This record gives sequence, C-alpha cells and structure tokens, in this order.
Amino acid sequence: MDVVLSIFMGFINKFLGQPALLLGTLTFVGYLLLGKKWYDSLAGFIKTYVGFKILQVGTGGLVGTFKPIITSLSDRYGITALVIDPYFGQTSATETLDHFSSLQFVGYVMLIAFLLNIVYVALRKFTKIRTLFITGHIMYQQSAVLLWAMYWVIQGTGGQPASPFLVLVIGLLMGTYWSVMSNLVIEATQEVTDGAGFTIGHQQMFGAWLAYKFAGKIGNRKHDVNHVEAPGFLSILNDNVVANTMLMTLFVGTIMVILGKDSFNYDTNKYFFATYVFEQTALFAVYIAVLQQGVRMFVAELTASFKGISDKLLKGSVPAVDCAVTFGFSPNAPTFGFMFGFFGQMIAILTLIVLKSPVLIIAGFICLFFDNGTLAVFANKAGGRRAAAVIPFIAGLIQVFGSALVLTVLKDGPAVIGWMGMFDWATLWSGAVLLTDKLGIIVPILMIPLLMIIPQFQYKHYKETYFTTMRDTKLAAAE
Ligand code: ASC
Repeated sequence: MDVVLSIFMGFINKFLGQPALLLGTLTFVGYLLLGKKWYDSLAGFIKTYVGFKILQVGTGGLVGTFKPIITSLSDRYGITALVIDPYFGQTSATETLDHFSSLQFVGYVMLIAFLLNIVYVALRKFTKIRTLFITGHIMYQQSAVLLWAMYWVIQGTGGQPASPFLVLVIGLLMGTYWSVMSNLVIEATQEVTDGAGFTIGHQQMFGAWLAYKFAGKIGNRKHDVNHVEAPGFLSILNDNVVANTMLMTLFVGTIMVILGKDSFNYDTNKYFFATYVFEQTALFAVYIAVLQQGVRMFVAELTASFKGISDKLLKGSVPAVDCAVTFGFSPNAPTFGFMFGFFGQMIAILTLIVLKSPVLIIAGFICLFFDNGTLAVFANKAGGRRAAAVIPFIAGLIQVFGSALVLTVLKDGPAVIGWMGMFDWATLWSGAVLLTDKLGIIVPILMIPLLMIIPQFQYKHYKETYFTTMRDTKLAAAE
C-alpha cells in the first residue's frame, strides 16, 4: 500500500506539480480528445513544455535585472519602485508562487476557470452568459496574478503551498470574471466594431464598458478622433521593443543615475556608466521579448486544444478576443489614449513622490498603450475626441493609484517587481485583494454570486436582442 501511495505522491509532486509538465499534459490530452494523431499530440506537448521553459528564462531575467535596483533603492531611501506592466505582474506572480512550490496551480486555476466558462455558456438560458474567453496569454497571466495576490494575502506568510480550496475558489472566481465581464461589453463592442461579432477578453473589460457608458456625457461622438492628424514621431511607439526600451531608460535609468555608479557592480573596463545603464534598461525589452516568445509558443498549443474542446461542446458562443483587435476599427484612438494616459500616469507618479509614498510606481508600456488605447477606442465611439482624451487621462491616474494601493500589501513577497496595472486590475481586483487582506477568503467566495447578478440585469435591459444580436450579424455576413 505504501509503495502505491509513494508512486502516486511522486506522480502528483514530480509530474502534476511541475507546471511545464502539467500544461504540456493538458495540451496532449486535449489534442487526443480532439482526435489528433498521437505524434501531433506529442508535438503539442513538446511545444507547450519548451514554450513554458522559454517563458521562465524571460521571467528569471526580468527579476534578475530589476531586483538589485529595487533593493538598493529601498535600502538607501526606503522606497520600493515597482512597474505597472502585465509582464512585471505576471513575473511577480509566477516567481513568488514558484518560491512557495505553487506555480503548477496556475494551470489548475486556468483549467477550472475555462471549464466554468463553458458551463455558464452551456446554461446560458439561466446564467445569461454568451461569451467564451479565448485570449490564452491573458488567461494564463490573470490566473497567475490573481492566484498570487489572493494566496499572498490569505496564506502567504504561512509559507505553505496554496491550499486546494484556495485554488478551487480562485479558479471559479476567475472563470466568473471572464464570463461576466466579456459578456458585459458585448453591446459596446458591437457598436465599436460595427457588428463584427466578437467581444473583448482582456484586462479592461469593465473599464471599456464604463468608458462607453460615460463618454457620451463628456463629449460629442460626431467629433471623431480618427479625423485628427497625430504627430509623426508617435509612430515609433507602435513598436514594442522601442517603446519598452525608451520608457525603461527614462524611468529605471533615472533611478540608476540617482543611485550612482558606486551602487552597481559592473566591469569598468567594458562600460562607461551610461552605456551600462542603457544595457540594463534595454535588457527589459530583451527579457520581455523572450518571455512573450515563450508565452506565444505554449499558449498557441494550449488554446488550440482548449478551443477544440469548446468548439465541440459549444456552438454559437461569442468569442472574447484580444483588445488590440478593436484598434483596427479606430486607428487614431490608441495613440490618443497613450498620450493622455501618459499625462495622467505622470501626474499620479509625481503625486506619489511628493507625498513620499513608500511605493513608487514606474509606468509600463503595455498598460499605457493597450489599456488606455482600448479605453480611448470605446470612449471615442460614444463621446468623440474629448472623451478619448479625458477618459484615458483619468484612467492613467487610477492605474497608478490603484496599483500603488494593492502593492502596499503585496510588495514584501519574495520576488515582487510589479503589478498588472491595467484598468480592471487597478480597480476591481485591487479592491478585491485589499478587502480580502482584511476579511479573508470570504471575499473571493462572495464575489462569485455577486458578479453573476450582473448578466441578469443586462438581460433585462437588452431583452429583445440579447440572444440574437450576434446571431443576426453572423447570419447577415453569411448571406
Ligand atoms: C496584455 C498582454 C499583452 C498585451 C496584448 C495586447 O495585457 O499581456 O501581451 O496586453 O494582449 O494586444
């Protein structure tokens, strides 16, 4: 009996407890269930495994580059500087969870959440959920960040791995958020895309809904932002690598210069201090590129196997996709959102400095561009260029303050370099984590039924077209 138990425990710990093996196995089994050949399934396993390992090279590099800078800043001035970028949030999550032997649970959270989303759609008559969340890299990122944050405020200081109950609750809550919020922005997304038949599945679904709702009170939809000429130099920001390097050189470079060259151990035969600083800050763009390469690789496989399963189970559901898809429908709005969001974030960061906040926020490119860009697209549709400026500006303030608040309870974890910063994560999730820190696991548990009330109201409001809007556009396209 003992032998059986120890083989079983070995399997749990050394196989299902290893994130790359676990995710690879999920892909493998998913492909087999879809009727793929064993060798194609094996290829899926390998790409998931290798993709995950590449991701870990990227996250390890980010922490390794940034952690010494944060440490010397906090040793010297008692300030913690943290980046509000989804990949810095994700890295904090995976490295902290790994430290507590809990990284594999991210895969379980993601799977539970995805299955719950399928169940909600299957029972749409009752749940009023029409949308299936399929943005794989976001699903992984959010599962990791939510599990990390809730684990840290509920169990963290105990140092034990995440409990199965916590993993279950977070999985159910994650799936409920994906379902409810992607469903909430369907109508607005239909307006923005002229009925393209999808919704957004990203980090600012609640934010986009709010932006659309309030934009009309701020400006006039006839003054469309797409009729304004944007200055040419902004176009270089469309490149991730360029924008990341510039922002990091500006922010982290400044911090390194303030700390001075004696704070760093570098080869003076090889570098001037300035070229050393530039190399370190450019390394962020390098590691983010590596990390994204890895995520793309494993998520492509995992999503293909998930999607196959959901296609078989759920015909006619509405896909929730990356926010960037909406940019094509409003090409000037993202740049507008970036600029005004940048002003908002700068004012908020200066405020933190003036108030001597213990957490100093560093702006991140993805949050500035994709989050505020999306808010600008939705705001512009309902309120024109004035709304597309005012709403991202306010969002910029909120992104910084909301993230700084939640980081006050998370920053002492072993590998924390940032938070996600995107709108829903600086509002809804920042608040949820802070409340959970005070009241415990009852908060995430109660959030599940509370969120599920939202689609009931939405159904009342759009009763006539609720289940037909999408089908009509699909039928119209087919005719
Ligand atoms: C994110 C994230 C990205 C971008 C991308 C925008 O939150 O992790 O890689 O936004 O999805 O298209």
